Amino acid sequence: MDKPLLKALAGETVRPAPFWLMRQAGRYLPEYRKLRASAGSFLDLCFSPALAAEVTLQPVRRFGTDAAILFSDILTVPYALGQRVEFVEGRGPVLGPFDPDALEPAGSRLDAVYEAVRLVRASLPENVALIGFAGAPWTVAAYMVEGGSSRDWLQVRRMALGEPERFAGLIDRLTDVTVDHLSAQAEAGAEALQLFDSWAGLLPPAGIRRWCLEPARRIAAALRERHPSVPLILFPRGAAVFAAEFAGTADCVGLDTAADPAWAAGKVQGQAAVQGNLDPMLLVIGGDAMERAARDILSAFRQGPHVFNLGHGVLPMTPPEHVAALRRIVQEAP
Ligand code: 1CP
Repeated sequence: MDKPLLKALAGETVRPAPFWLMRQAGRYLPEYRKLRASAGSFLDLCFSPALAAEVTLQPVRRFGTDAAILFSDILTVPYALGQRVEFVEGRGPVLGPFDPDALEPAGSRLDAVYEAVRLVRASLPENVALIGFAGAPWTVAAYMVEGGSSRDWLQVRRMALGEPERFAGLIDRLTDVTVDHLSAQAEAGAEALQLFDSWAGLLPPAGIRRWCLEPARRIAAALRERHPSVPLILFPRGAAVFAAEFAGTADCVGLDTAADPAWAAGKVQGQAAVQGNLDPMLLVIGGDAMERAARDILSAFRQGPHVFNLGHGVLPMTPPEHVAALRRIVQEAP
């Protein structure tokens, strides 16, 4: 196990810090836009193993990242459960109506995703680790209930806080499906797994514990049983004050943009590896501002296991040259 990412996730202090970026494949890369234009719909791209594998490898080739993250989407899961899912240009995801009590079994609908994992694994450079992922139950439920993205997420918040018994049925179902989906990626060759809880920060503290932390614990326990050697990264965005609690249940906690590295180095890094957390806007801006902020993060986390990343995904207007510059800064940091 010589891959720098896997060493850091196992708790080793690895320098230079392993480097990858959330949403490192995608719209800011010309080679992605070119392939995307010829692939048909976004879901067609996700479910074409050879194309999904190619897009996964694009940022690895261009920047020499320490990890590849499988090119896919968290909304393949509602699709597999029988809900209509479309990605509309300029509008984002649009999901059809659904009945939480009448979801279909996923069956073999996600097999193309696992085939993409196998293809990537077979052509990955020696020191690069492959990360599989899924959306956390709360975040996936949010898109399912709202029928897409939302400014205020009123319907899912009302259901979670106002009809907890009914909502628990949906979260339990998504928890089981998420375990199966992550396990299948591990079986196909994913060497680490990340759970994206992008909307954890919408909930009050008791809601975060019940709808984010509890399902994360169940997912982590089931995966430890099925795949004890595959580490798990939790990313509860907007819930960094709970990072220490999440750290008790995973190998690594992804910190969002607002988390203070000095605080996290003291309260989180002693229990689990930390990942993060440069503001994606600084990657758009580049130059000295980016360099100073990246160095501050590296120096705050230098005493323990740290995976360098952003505090959220790469923004579409990011100049690729800034990613290359950031990669050098992390590689050459003292
Ligand atoms: O046409 C296009 O190219 C669509 C843009 C796009 C891309 C490139 C979407 C639509 N999804 C993706 C890929 C993707 N999504 C990846 C793999 C690429 C990589 O990381 O390199 C991953 C890990 C995701 C995960 C994802 N999808 C999340 C969790 C992470 C996060 O950003 O918070 C979420 C919330 C989604 C939903 C989603 N997918 C796409 C859109 C536009 C959205 C909605 C975002 C929103 O509600 O604001």
